[in-house]
Formats: sequence, structure tokens, C-alpha cells
Amino acid sequence: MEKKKSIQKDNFILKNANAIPNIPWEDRPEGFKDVLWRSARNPVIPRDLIPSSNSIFNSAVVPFNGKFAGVFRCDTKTRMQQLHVGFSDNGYDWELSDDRIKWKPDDQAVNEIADFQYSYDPRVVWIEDRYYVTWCNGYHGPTIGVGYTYDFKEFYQLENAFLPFNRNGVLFPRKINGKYGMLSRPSDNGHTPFGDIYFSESPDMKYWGRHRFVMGTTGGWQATKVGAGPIPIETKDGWLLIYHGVLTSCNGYVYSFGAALLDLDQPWKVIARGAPYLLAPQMSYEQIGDVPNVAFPCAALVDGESERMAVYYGGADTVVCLAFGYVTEIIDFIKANPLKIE
Ligand code: BMA
Repeated sequence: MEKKKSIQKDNFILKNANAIPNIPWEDRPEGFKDVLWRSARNPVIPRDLIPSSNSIFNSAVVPFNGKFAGVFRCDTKTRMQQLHVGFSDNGYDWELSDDRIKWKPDDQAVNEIADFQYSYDPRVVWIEDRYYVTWCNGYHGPTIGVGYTYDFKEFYQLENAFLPFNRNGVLFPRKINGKYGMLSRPSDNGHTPFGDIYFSESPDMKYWGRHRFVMGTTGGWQATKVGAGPIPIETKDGWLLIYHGVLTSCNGYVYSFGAALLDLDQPWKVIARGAPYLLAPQMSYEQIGDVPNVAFPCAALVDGESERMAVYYGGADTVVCLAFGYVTEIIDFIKANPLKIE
């Protein structure tokens, strides 16, 4: 099993971060002013990387045995929404299984809910001794599926975290006050025209409760709904949360993403929230695809040595893209451009 060694440096803002020396990285293009910049190799995963796929997008990546592994949203040519496992040496070039992940029930009772309907928008996080996966799981409507793997070969399914309808279940990377923590976004059974972020806790990854409101919609790029993106990043200034926000334009939804800081001990308390987005769909691979105008982040790698961050996001519900930034710069950006809420 992978050994985890966290780096603690006094002058760094990250807490409990591991080194990822081979994190995918490109320097900020000369003269480029925004806090995040895109990979020149975007889209890094094309829609047709595997024979069965119509599109590959909104996917989650983690460091694994000195390389990378991930859980990918692959919608098939019959337009089923599925999760597939993938591996990469460098975070750019991926080999994905052509078959969907087949979950084994963690216990007998899970058999009752394990019938596959659809699965999408995965998140993956290492907590204590294994990789946990959450995803939007079809069970009489969308809800939050939870499972785990030790090796990205065998995957075990736990109980769904919540009742339908819910999406964007995102775990915290460690217990908080002795409990697992999860953000989620209660929704409806369709293309939900609303959505706020809530926090829930669990003693055992099975029973979730003490639900708390975290943050809701405001205006502009986050006027219609908001939902947690990658696993929150622990910093000395709070949990750095990258989240998506949706604007309803006269031509439909527009998905951008921005950032906020949440209290380390009470993550439902927002310390600060950036007013401008970090990245909005402005490149052709974000604007043109099966669903136009979508930039949807599901994972962020952070190197504890350099504080470099690589964000994986889906482009136009069709491809996987990468953007880069520095954790400290994003936090400074939030503080310098705060959203003022009443
Ligand atoms: C949301 C989810 C995402 C998708 C987005 C835009 O409701 O289904 O997977 O990227 O819509 O279509």
C-alpha cells in the first residue's frame, strides 16, 4: 500500500500535503494575468480515447504509487453514464479501461441498492487507509454513491450517502472533529434550476447527518446553482474549495468555477469567497461539445513541495481538460476579490 508522508513547512500555506514531484505542470504563459491558466495540451483526454465512449469528461484523478490513477466519467455510445478506471504515468496520457467499474457490495445489505442505473461525476480521495470514491448514483433518481478501493482494481460499494435527489457529493480528505465530512448539493430529478452547497458528517461513512448550510447562489456566474468541485484542499487559512457555479443565459446554462475558503473545524462557515470566477468556458473545447459552455472541475492535484495545483475539469460535457495555478495565489485572489454577501 502506498505510504503517505505529509510535508509541513512553516512558510507554506498547505497543511497535510504530500509531494507530487511529477504533478502535470506548465508555467504560466508569459504576459498571462489570470490566476488559473489552461494546458496548451487541452483537451488532455479526447472524447474517443476508448472504443465504447461517446464522451469522457467530469473525472477524478489522484496520485497512485508514484504515478496517477483516476475514475473517469465515460458516457457510452448508447449514452449510458458510466465510471471507468484509468492510469497514467504523467497525468496527461491516460489508459482507460473500456469496461465500467463493477462495484462489489461492501456488505450484504448493499446488494439491495447495487443495481446499476447510471453513475457520473466521480470524486476520489485518500482518507486514512484507502481511496474513497463518491459519484452521482442513479437510485430512483440521482443521489450520492459512496465506495472505496485500495488498488484501483477491486471497488467496493457502500450505502448511498443521502436520499434522492442529490448531486456533487465531495468528501473532505480527513476526519473533522472525529467525523467524516461531505459536501453535497440537494437537487431535483432533472436539470435542476437551483442548488446550494451543504455539509454533512458521518461517524462511519454510512450514516450521514448534522446537515449544515454552507453557501448558496449569489449572482452573475453563480446565480443559478453552485456545487463543490474537487476535494477541498487543507491550508493554514482554511479549506480551499474550488466549486462550480451556473449562470442561466438566454442560451442555457453556463458552468464556470471559482473558489472559497471554509473554516477548518466548522467547514459550513465560509471565511471568504471570490467574487470573480477562476475559469469560465471561453475556449472552443469548453464552448463546443455535447453540452456547450461547461467547465466542470472534479479533481485537483496539489504538490506539497511547490504549492502547484493542477485542476482536472470537464469541457462541454465532452472532454477532460487541465488548468494550472498556485494555491497561495488563489487564496490571495479570494482575499483580494471577496464576494460581499449581506
Ligand atoms: C450537471 C451534471 C454535470 C454536467 C452539467 C452540464 O447537471 O449533469 O455532469 O456537466 O450538468 O451538462
